[in-house]
Amino acid sequence: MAPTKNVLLINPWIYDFTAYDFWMKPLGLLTVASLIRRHTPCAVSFIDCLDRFHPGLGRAPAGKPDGRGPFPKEEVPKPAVVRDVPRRFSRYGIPVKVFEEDLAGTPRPDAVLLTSAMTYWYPGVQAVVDLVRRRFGSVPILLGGIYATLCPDHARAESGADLVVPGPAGPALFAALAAALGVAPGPWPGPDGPDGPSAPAFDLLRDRTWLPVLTSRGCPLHCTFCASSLLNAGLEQRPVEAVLSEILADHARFGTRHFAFYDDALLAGKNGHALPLFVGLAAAALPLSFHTPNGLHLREIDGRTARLMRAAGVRSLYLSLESVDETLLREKGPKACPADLERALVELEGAGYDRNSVNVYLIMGLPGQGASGVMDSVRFVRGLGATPRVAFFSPIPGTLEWSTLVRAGMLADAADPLLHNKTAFAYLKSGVSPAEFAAFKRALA
Ligand code: B12
Repeated sequence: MAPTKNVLLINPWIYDFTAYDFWMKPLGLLTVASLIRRHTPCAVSFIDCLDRFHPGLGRAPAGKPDGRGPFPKEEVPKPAVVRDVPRRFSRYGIPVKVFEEDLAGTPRPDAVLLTSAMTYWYPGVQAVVDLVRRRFGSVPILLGGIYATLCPDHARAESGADLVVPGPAGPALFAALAAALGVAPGPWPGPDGPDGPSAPAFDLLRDRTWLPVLTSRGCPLHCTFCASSLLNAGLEQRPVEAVLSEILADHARFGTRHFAFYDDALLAGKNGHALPLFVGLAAAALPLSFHTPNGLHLREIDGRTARLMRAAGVRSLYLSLESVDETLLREKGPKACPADLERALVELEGAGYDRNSVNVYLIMGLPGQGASGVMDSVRFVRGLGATPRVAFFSPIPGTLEWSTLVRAGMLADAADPLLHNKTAFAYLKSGVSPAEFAAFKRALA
């Protein structure tokens, strides 16, 4: 089908107190790009506001060989609602001028599609909408992704997009595109299910040192603070062969050697899923490294799993413990307990991993949790020889934790999504004072 219309996809800037490219790529938007290419009569172009490798930056990007690295940033005024957070607020990504030049060099679009990976990054969407409007007038702008899915009412009222399309890419996207473009897209190729329906359009990325891999969607656990079940009702796993051939094809086509799993529950049902994938990767005997930034379920790590992960090339391990406070764990998400970490570390060490290279996620900033409880968890992890990684709690509408906060009067149900920001919530609502934070940071260092 010869392209008849142009669709411009844009990954907006991050507006935040802190941001680091910790294996971040707009996988959802690139999946949508691929669907459009294959199943509609449209050509796509792409602008990535988070492109650390953009030539317009005028300097070589800093970073690690595995692809992680700092974003360029520019300080911007703090929005009023987070004014009392004692941290600087910045726009992370390419300079506005570079973005405007990219817009000017893009074929005039018939529709613009935006994503947003975090609810509280909506100012990035607004900024992009504003600049797109200045350049292209009333071109239809469609917004999807995690912000659109978790906060559709806010997105409709505040993002500036003409149409908000919540949920996974599916028939609604096709219908919306058809309406926006005045074309008839081909029939919807099927649910955006475990098989694809198509590989993400990674060719649109400038840098492919590393690429994301999604082997499954959803999670069988229901932690009170997690939005996984709001984004995907149940666990859907792609066939192992499809994942394996995608990885091997990306390596062959782009020379990519690093891959980051984006799954919520990579090891769930591992005997029919992750383990055969690891076996296949080990058999391929390629110089590939795998990373697990989203945290692995500790209880699934037995001796065989540890050995197969090692053989497959899983290099950086991030494990989810959250806390050593067993009462908190029971209440918030019974996915692991301290004994699980002790056992998993023995198995990982047996498989050849260094303990201090194993990262353990701990949560901080849950209301009532306080800083001292987190320090106990940090000491416990350090005592076992592993590396604690403290992640701040982000309250997400629709989760159990959110309802508790609303019932307790700590957040309004329609609170500005900027208050979902992990740093903002930690400073403004978690009950930990700035002095305690400073002391905690010193202790952590
Ligand atoms: C991978 C991941 C990360 C990666 C980075 C991902 C990225 N690209 O930025 C890392 C590990 C860095 C990360 C970090 C964090 N994350 Co995270 N992350 C995820 C995860 C697991 C997957 C996201 C993903 O890419 N999914 C796969 C793609 C294919 O799905 P998708 O983007 O939704 O796209 C689909 C649809 O939305 C739609 N779509 C997408 N775009 C568009 C556009 C249009 C126009 C249309 C029509 C459709 C459409 O189609 C796509 C295909 O179906 C999600 C959980 C989840 N299940 O989604 C959490 C999640 C987004 N993260 C979350 C959180 C809390 C965090 C942290 C704050 C954790 C912490 N406490 O530190 C940090 C913040 C990072 C920071 N810099 O501050 C929360 C969201 C919080 C919020 N308020 O929005 C989530 C939902 C997890 C949760 N626990 O509930 N994360």
